Amino acid sequence: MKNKFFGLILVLFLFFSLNVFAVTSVEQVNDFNIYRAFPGKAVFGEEIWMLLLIENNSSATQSIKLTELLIDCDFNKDSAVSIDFNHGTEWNYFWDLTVPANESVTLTYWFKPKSIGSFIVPSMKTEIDSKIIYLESQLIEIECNNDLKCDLSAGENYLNCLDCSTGLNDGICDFESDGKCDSDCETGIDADCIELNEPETIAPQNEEIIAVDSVPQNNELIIAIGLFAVLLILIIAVFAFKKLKEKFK
Ligand SMILES: [Ca+2]
Ligand SMILES: [Ca+2]
Ligand SMILES: [Ca+2]
Repeated sequence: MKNKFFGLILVLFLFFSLNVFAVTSVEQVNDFNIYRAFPGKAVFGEEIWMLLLIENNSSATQSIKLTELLIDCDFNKDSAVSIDFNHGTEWNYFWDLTVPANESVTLTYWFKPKSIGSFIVPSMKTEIDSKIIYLESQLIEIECNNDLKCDLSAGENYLNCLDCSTGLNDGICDFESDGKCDSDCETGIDADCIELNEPETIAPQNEEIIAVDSVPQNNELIIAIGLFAVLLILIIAVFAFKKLKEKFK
């Protein structure tokens, strides 16, 4: 439990020290002001730390329950609670707080998004005297981790990460002339894919082979006809010679 002045100083310190993209939101729920401070950007794989400041502006001690849903991220399971439903298990961070009059409470927690891109920090559920109010959801941009490894399962691709080369099955058609057929491209977009299909379009070469094969067949026919003609001439000559020989006997 911290006093109000210390809590505000801590929020301002976090705002200026996290990085230039730090974001702070504040919402009023009954007599409470709820501050949320977090980085607007983070690198994939690193823990994102959130800071909450719950400020009781009334002159009486008040209680409030807070629930932060944990979706599509890794988190500290020792600090989280789970609820089993028919469709699966839901995890969240839960706090049941009692805040003295004109004082504040600060909380910190972390999570790690499972992919790069825009990560939505879900609406935080607040509960005061059985009255439920949801705070606004927040966006954090998760950027590629430049570790010289293209992590496709984390959503890194040719466009968003220098680790990723062209021609990968990364959901992006880069159609670069790199000798690799990008399977993300539609037919005819990546020239490398067209070249790979060339063996199907070389019919003219086959026709030439067929033409070359047909030449010996024609020659054999001509030779056969020639031999037949020579044989016929010999038969006629023999027959004529016999006739002449009988005539001069
Ligand atoms: Ca990487
Ligand atoms: Ca690709
Ligand atoms: Ca290519």
